[in-house]
Amino acid sequence: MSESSLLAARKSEAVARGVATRGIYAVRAENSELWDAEGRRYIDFAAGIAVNNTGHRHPKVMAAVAEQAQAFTHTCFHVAPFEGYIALAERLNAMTPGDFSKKTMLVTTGAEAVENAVKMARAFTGRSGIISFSGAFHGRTLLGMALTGKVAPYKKGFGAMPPEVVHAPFPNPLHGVSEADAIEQLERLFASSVDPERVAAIIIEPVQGEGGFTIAPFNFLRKLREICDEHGIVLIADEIQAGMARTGKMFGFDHSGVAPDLVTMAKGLAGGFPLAAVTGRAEIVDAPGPGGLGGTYAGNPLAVAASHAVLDIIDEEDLCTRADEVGEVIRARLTQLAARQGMECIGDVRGLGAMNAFELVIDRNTFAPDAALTSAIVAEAEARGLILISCGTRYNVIRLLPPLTIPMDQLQEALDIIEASIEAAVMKKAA
Ligand code: PLZ
Repeated sequence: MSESSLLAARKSEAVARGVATRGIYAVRAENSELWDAEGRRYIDFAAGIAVNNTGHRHPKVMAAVAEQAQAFTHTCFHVAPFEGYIALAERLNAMTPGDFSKKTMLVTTGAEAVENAVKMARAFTGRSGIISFSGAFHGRTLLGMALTGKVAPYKKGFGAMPPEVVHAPFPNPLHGVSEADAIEQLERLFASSVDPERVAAIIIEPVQGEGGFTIAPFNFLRKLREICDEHGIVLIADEIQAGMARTGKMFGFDHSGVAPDLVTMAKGLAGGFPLAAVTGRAEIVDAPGPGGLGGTYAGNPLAVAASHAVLDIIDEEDLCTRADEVGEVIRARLTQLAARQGMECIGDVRGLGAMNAFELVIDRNTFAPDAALTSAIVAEAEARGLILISCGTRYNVIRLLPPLTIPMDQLQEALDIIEASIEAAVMKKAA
């Protein structure tokens, strides 16, 4: 029996089955490569789901964490605060969109950042309603899954959802919802389901992640800003997957010029260490009283040190420009591939910066999803040494999330594997 199958057997005995996994058991990883328990080498196009934007084990991140570990690893910020947390808050206040006074709180996971952003919006407005979008993903906590716009597997069997969470359709012309439709539906919701005067916040991902790498039209974000201003609603940008240079700008919202009131960050924020943040208008962040926010591990010193290194790297290595370069290479190759005869299964190629995806369809007229082909391509790529992950409410999108630090030769190698994997999967389907 191989080491990986032994681990798989132990896993299924010992680990909750709800925690679904792939069969690649990691042993070691370096920048954009990962080695499994069999010693097999993979190019990592998942980057821990958009976490390792600066690659696995970036030397500067490792050095910062090692240095912090010599001083202290945990104090609990409520008990003994430390400079690194304060300095990181200062940096995030300055970096996030919007030319107004801002404040920050640090937490550990993306879901926690979302929960805290909503707490702030509720405390500030004195209202309780929240609007999120179909296809959204905002986490797996009770409120996070309520905000998430997809039932199976995220909400199935988990009982009553928290009240006053309403979903509006996310604009997606490919699937029949134009930008104008989405605005109209939102206005209709205000007439039929929820009084806008009761809505504390609207939360939106600038590019939906789990939902299928669907880009919110920049004009739609501007319109949301207007609607929020009109009704006194807090606009929350969930930048957990799209943020930290991934889309070619520090934040996805930067493309639209819209300043949200609150920004949630996690994933790429600390290069593989658990850290998340909420940054936004000082008066909103300060709405909850002393003791109203926090957590034992919130703002862990090792993760904070890692995050300072990550922000330095993004700047020093100009990873926003690099994200655009990587993205252009990916989109050029995929667009070329999609134009080839026999590749009609590629229904769409899209992306912003290095947040790219292609959608697999039965045919290009109906855009009917091909989920089986999608998983076949992921499996073919894995057999050829490339880690791909899928997404999409209809399970038919393959998202490409290489570290922004990936060497060009590895990027080309990965694109060759993608091409070969699609060809193989299409051929097997036809057979
Ligand atoms: N908001 C936009 O993408 C996490 C989920 C993996 P946590 N996405 C990966 C899985 O299957 O659970 C995510 C996100 C956006 C919030 C979250 C939640 O962040 O750190 O996983 O809690």
